[in-house]
Amino acid sequence: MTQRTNASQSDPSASGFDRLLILIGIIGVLVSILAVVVVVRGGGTGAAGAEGEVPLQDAFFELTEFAIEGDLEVGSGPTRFQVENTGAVIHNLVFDGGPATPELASGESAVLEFENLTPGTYDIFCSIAGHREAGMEARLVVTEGGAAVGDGAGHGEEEIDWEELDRAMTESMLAFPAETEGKGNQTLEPTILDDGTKEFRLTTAITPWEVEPGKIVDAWTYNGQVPGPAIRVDLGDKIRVIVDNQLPMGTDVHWHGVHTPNDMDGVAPYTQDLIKSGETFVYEFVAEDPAIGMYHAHHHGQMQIPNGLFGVFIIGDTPLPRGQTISGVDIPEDLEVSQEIPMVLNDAGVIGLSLNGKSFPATEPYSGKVGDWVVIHYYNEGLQIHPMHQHQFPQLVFAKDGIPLDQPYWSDTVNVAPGERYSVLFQLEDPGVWVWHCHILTHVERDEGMFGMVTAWIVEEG
Ligand SMILES: [Cu+2]
Repeated sequence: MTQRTNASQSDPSASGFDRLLILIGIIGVLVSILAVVVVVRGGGTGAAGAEGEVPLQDAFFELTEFAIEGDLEVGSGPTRFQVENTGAVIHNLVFDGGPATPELASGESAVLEFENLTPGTYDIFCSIAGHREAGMEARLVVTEGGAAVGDGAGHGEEEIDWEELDRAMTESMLAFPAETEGKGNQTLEPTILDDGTKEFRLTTAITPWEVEPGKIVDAWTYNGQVPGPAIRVDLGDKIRVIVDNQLPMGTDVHWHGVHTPNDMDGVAPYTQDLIKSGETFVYEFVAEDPAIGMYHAHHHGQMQIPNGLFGVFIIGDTPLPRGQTISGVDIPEDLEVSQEIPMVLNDAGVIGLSLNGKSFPATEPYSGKVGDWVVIHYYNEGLQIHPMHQHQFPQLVFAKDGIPLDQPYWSDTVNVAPGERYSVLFQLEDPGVWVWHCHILTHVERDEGMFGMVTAWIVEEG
């Protein structure tokens, strides 16, 4: 902890970035060190000699999915922020209107050094697309003189309450399954027109959505749901989808993984005009090929999709590998599927880390009996990869992006990258509660306990 009351420090009227010296060092996980020195000077005089007597203050920021934590109240004067990415994916730390660290991979750290940090408040955030919206923003308060901060050595200064960590995890897990308002993926029933066309109506709007108990966000929704309503049609069906845009901005709808005429591909302004706020647009095409598809906004997809504008679009049936023997396991010829579950992954926007629009403990629990065969279609509408791990029951991957595999394979962890779909088949073999979750551990657990991309199977004796 460093205290200073030196009257010679800052001119409070000056910008916090005046006479700013930034030293950025990237420290790799290994011993190899890449050091970058960046000197940034603002409009001040640059006369820093008077501060020479003020001891340097060390502070610490930690970047995770999706939060910025650490010393959010510091004193003014010469300050060195150590910024460490303890998360699983790339992050950075940006002072709004000021300096930034480079992009830091998991485990890397950087130092931002201010020659003279002036009192005030500073917005800090991660500028990787979607991360600020997902929660990676904070306000740094710089007080006159000294403030209690760490010793710069990382977490070492704080007393860790291990019992509290135990309690928080147990309590969070016992809260599952939790009731919340709203359910996504509800099957959308069509109106059948005279010529047999199946007509669907989608209304886009910003509507409240309870992601986890008590956490209600302004989601961007189709028909008020996250994911949007599930659309299932048969091969050869004529499809008509009327989109009524009640968002404050334009949108369009892309049919991801679905074969359509070019002018139905939903990429304004290339293939159609933007559907402006208050306007409607009609998509019409024939369901020519089987699909495990998705529909989602394409216009400002980086914002509209993570915030909730996504849904599943299934054409026909994807053939199962009935009667095949795969890695010594016989798949019955007469296999009957007891449940077919769309599992849409997201990790950003106002929805954040979620399964079918909900974060644990609000994620839907699944139940079945020993012997049941289950089909899951994973869809990744997020910005990151998610290795989906099923305890106890290996998953037979039989289709990728809706295309049946000539050689299906067993996998207990199925890696699903953004835009991908994997279809898996498995059998509930043993009774009990079996968790099913993304295996990027920071997508499922934090100091406050379990959250995000976790659910469970509750299997009873057959
Ligand atoms: Cu994940």
